Amino acid sequence: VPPIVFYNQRQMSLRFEIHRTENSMRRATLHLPHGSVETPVFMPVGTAASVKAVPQDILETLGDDGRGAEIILANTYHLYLRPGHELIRRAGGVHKFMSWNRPMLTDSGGFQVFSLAALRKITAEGVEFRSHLDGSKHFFSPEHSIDVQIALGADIIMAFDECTEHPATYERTRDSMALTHAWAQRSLDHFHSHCQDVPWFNELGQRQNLYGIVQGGMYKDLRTESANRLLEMRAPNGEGFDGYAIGGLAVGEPREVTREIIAHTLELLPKDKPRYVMGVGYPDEIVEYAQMGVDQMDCVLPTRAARHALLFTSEGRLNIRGKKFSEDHGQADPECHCPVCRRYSRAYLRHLFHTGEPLAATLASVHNLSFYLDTMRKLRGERIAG
Ligand code: PRF
Ligand code: ZN
Repeated sequence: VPPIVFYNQRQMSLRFEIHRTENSMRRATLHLPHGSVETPVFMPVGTAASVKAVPQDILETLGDDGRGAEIILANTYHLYLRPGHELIRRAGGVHKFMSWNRPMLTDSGGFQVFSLAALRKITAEGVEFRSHLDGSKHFFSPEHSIDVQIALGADIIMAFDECTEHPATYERTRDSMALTHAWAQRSLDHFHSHCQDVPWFNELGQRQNLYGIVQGGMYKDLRTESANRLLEMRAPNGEGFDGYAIGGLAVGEPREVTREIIAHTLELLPKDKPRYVMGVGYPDEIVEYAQMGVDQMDCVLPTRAARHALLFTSEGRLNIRGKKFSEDHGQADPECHCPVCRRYSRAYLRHLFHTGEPLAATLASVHNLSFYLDTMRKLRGERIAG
């Protein structure tokens, strides 16, 4: 059976090659301007152009096959505030700025503004907010978010949306979703009238890719409406979104609800395009969602938990600060082949956390990210190379 291949356009800035579908899980390769990504994939979060505590050269070798992270995420909101998107544009884009030559995705700021910034004032035009850093006043509109994301130059960029808080009434969720739809159309229009402005992509005859974000909270009929609206959206040149994300989840709702909304929404999204669930989750959750047909996921959990001494292992979650590890000279996870487990003991990791050594965060993050990447690799049925 030949693979099902989706090309977004003549230039093939995004090619989604589905090798096979196992039950609902799709084993595919997502070809992007900076390289290819085996999916289902977990994308480590590098908020301010850094996956906290982990150098880029280590990111490139993570996991027990040594292939490393194939794609990472960065945030528009943070990079706009510091060091500023114009500075990054002058540096040649976020890839050059941080010396990461593999695929990247930027989130639009439409979630960080709502979760981090203070004194937000939302109008149809956009959102006025104060920086969480120094209280300075800023304004984000869909057009501005796309401009910033064009300056950053990631392979995949996101429409500007509003992530509805939880819980939210039906009326509140419906109005928030209507705003997200208007902003999605403006994101799409603005992107297609400016996507030729990125020198690196242009030289290759390519462009960035734009994903739309389905909202609609915990209401299935609103999710249906949101997916349908995004699917029919077109820029004046006839182009639609290159992929679709499911936003507004993992905001405090019970896990069964998350699962139900994902299952419901996946049914409505095209089978031949990548589908991305934003901001999930624990290891067993990302496995479950991948098995349901989700192709991309991201979460701060493996790195944030690592900085709090929480390790994900084949034996479950481990707080490595525990007294019982003080003379445990075994490896953090007996089944893990990551550089940390191969070299350091639980007792040593505990010691680093107790003394507040910065190395603690690095080693714990390297292991947790390796564990996440290995979990996905095993799910994809790949073998360890060499
Ligand atoms: N929208 C955007 N980014 C996000 C989300 C969203 O709804 C979520 C939902 N938890 C995480 N990151 N733009
Ligand atoms: Zn390990």
